Amino acid sequence: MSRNADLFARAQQTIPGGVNSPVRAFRSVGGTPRFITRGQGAYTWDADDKQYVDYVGSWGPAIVGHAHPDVVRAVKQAATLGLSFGAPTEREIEMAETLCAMVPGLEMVRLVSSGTEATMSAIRLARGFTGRDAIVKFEGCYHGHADSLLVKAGSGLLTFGNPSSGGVPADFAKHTLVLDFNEPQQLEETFRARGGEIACVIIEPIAGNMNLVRPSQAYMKLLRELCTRHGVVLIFDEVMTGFRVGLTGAQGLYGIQADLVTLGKVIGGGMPVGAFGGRRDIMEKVAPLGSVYQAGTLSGSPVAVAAGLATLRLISAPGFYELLEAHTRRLVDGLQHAAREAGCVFSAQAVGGMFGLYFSETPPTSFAEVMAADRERFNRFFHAMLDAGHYFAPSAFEAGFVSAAHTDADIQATVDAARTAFASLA
Ligand code: HOZ
Repeated sequence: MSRNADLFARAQQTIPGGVNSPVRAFRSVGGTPRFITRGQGAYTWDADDKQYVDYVGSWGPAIVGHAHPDVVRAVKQAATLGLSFGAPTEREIEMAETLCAMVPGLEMVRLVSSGTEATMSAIRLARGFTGRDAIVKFEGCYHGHADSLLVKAGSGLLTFGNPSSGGVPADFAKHTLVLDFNEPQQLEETFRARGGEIACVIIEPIAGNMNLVRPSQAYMKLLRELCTRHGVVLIFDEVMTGFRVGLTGAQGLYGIQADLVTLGKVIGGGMPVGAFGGRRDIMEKVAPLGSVYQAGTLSGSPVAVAAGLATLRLISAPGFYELLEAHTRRLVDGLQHAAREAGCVFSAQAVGGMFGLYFSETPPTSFAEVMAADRERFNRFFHAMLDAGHYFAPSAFEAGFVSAAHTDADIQATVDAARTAFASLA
């Protein structure tokens, strides 16, 4: 038996499903999860010491590669001064100032410890600000695991075919209106009928938890206009896309400003950090300035903030995104070319350092199209690539991630392996 298999058997005795986050269990693709022992640059190694070119990147944070020396140094330096104080530190101000300078429309920001905390708090804030209860989300979008957001959600819930979680009281869920992603007519009808009851709309401006799906520019513009017209707080959940699809996130790509933005992943550089922020008049409702309560013992953790600041410095270097984008594009172009040669129905797309792989003729633009893709083929592709040492997300419903540490040679090796994998599927 392999050490991965040993560890998995052992883990299942004391951890539900043997994992601390469901998608990691490999249930939809089958087989044994790889227990990772270390990461360096673009690579990870598992418990059997097998090396992978990693396209999960901790689900987004590892944008400069694993264990980047600058990030590790910042963490070590911060840790020697104390791990946590439950009191303010100067570095938190530096982080807030950095985020406000970089993220469009961010006038004030509050640091939390995860993306889930960020979205949960942003929704409470929108409700407190507007005095309304209803919220709008979109089928297939995932915003962490707060109760009111686990309705027709993406990521692990979609992976396991159960898009709404048990344990969420119907009384909570009834305040969540779920609409079709990228469907303008339904959006207009909903606002016409109930615009005055809606506190906020929360959206992944580029969905990354039902694979990668891009809504149209016209749809995003309409969403912004409707929210403004009806006094609805527009929340862009940029936990995944923030600093990932470009230095100014999805807001920058669309040229559209949200009222609140949630962040996580990259801003923690691999440590647990989240943030929510935006318009000053809204953020001033957060305690202790206002009545909307939000707190956390580890919020603004000095070590996590140090890792985040070091990462933000690295990605601000001139040419960083040009290179990241070029590598991601090379990957998706190479994969599409290899699939075509093998006669395999496949498409792919990249946005910044994020990508989607689809076993369908063209990239999906709706939840229904995501669901229509060939999942069984994805699973076979996933395993062929894993065996060859290329680690993609173990679910057809997750986006992939490239880091600045991926080289042309890494990407070429992945494309070469994919050529063989596609041939075995055709
Ligand atoms: N829901 C996360 C990706 N969209 C997975 C997190 C994890 O398993 O680490």
